[in-house]
Amino acid sequence: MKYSFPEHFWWGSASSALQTEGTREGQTTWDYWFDREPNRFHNGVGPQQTSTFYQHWKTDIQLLKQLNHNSFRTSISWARLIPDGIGEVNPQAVDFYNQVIDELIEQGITPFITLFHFDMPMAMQEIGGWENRDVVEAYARYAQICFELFGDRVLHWFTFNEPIVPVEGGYLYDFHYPNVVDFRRAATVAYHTVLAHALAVRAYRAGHYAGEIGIVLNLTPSYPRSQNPADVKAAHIADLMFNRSFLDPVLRGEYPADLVTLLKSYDQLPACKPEDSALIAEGKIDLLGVNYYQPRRVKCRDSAVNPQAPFMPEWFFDNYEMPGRKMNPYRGWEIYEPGIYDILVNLRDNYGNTRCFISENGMGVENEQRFIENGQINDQYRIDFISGHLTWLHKGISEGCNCLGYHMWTFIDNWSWCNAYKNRYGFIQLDLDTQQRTVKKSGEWFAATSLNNSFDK
Ligand code: BGP
Repeated sequence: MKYSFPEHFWWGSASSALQTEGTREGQTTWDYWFDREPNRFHNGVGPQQTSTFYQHWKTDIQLLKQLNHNSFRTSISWARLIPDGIGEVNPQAVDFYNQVIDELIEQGITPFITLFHFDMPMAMQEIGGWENRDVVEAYARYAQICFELFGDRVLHWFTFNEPIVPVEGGYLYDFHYPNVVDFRRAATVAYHTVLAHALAVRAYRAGHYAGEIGIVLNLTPSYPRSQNPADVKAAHIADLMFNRSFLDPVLRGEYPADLVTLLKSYDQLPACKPEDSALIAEGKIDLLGVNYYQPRRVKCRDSAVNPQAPFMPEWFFDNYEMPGRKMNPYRGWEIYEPGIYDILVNLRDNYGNTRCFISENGMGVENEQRFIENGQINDQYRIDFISGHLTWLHKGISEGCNCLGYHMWTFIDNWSWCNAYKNRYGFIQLDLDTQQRTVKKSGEWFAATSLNNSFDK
């Protein structure tokens, strides 16, 4: 069967500054953490060992073109642009981002730009990071500077990439710096991130720029083990905590009442100011990026909560391993293609069919060298992964969902946070030692799909 996509569908991929650029002046939390605890990073490989986009941006953009991208998302590094977070703008950074943006446009590739992709300037973390409202103000200033510098040419802005991840990693589950485990502080970080988002949206609207502004959220549909009311309730609470804690403020301009009631009953609400709610209402977006990797399956808890243990989302559910689930064993994530359709239908039916696109989807695989045939990685599993998801995305569109594009994670194999180079995601293989780039079979498949605006399956 032939799957065709609407005219002007966005085909491309996503990456981020910290994971690709290398060579940076301003220090981020990642640089600081790596210096102190290199053992936390796979094989002791840190955030300076990247795919060297800072040097190779021009030839990399040629590769994007070769892959028939019509759009590409990356992020601006706050720490590169304003090394101490709040002071002087670094003119070399301005030159660099201007060159990248201009070259993308020159090559017919629409730039999508994220303002914050997990890379907090260390100077900002030193004063408390997102727990401090001064950092919220500093971010708003940074956002405004970016709009003024690049807003004449960048028409698709994203305030944050997956803002729940620094909350989970840094303040609940110990996989990002500052490795705090404290729900109330996590809730404060999440809340202040929403305020920072809303201030950036306000600044963008006030500047009357020609483009649009949105956010990228990782949505994990919450599936209950069964229809037993206890399981359904568990899935509902997981959905409130992990999806609707950001989805509702940015699309409806307010938090879900039952989330607020729940957190209040456990004394976990952040400190709010009276003027916050009007600001949050102003943060409604034009375009939602959806990152989808895996579903979340839950059941009601089997055991009582230990009252001495820190308050956690898991007080309300257990994770559920569905028998027969399909796994990506390298990343430990379930592969569930219909999830992409369920997300789109939810946005259609419950969020006014907001304009959206898939901003990340991908499959990280270990030791891809074993699949080399005639010098090229034959990653048929990745082609199956993409086409499987695109089939469900196509069904969503045919049923009226307002999905405008599909971006893969990622373009060239890149540095992946604590996993460094363990799992490779790229359309293009990176030889870390020589920095040589070689297109994988999936890259050729994607180039053809984008060119034809369709694929056969
Ligand atoms: C997303 C992030 C990306 C990327 C991707 C792959 O959550 O936005 O930055 O890293 O996940 O995940 P990982 O690198 O953890 O394997």
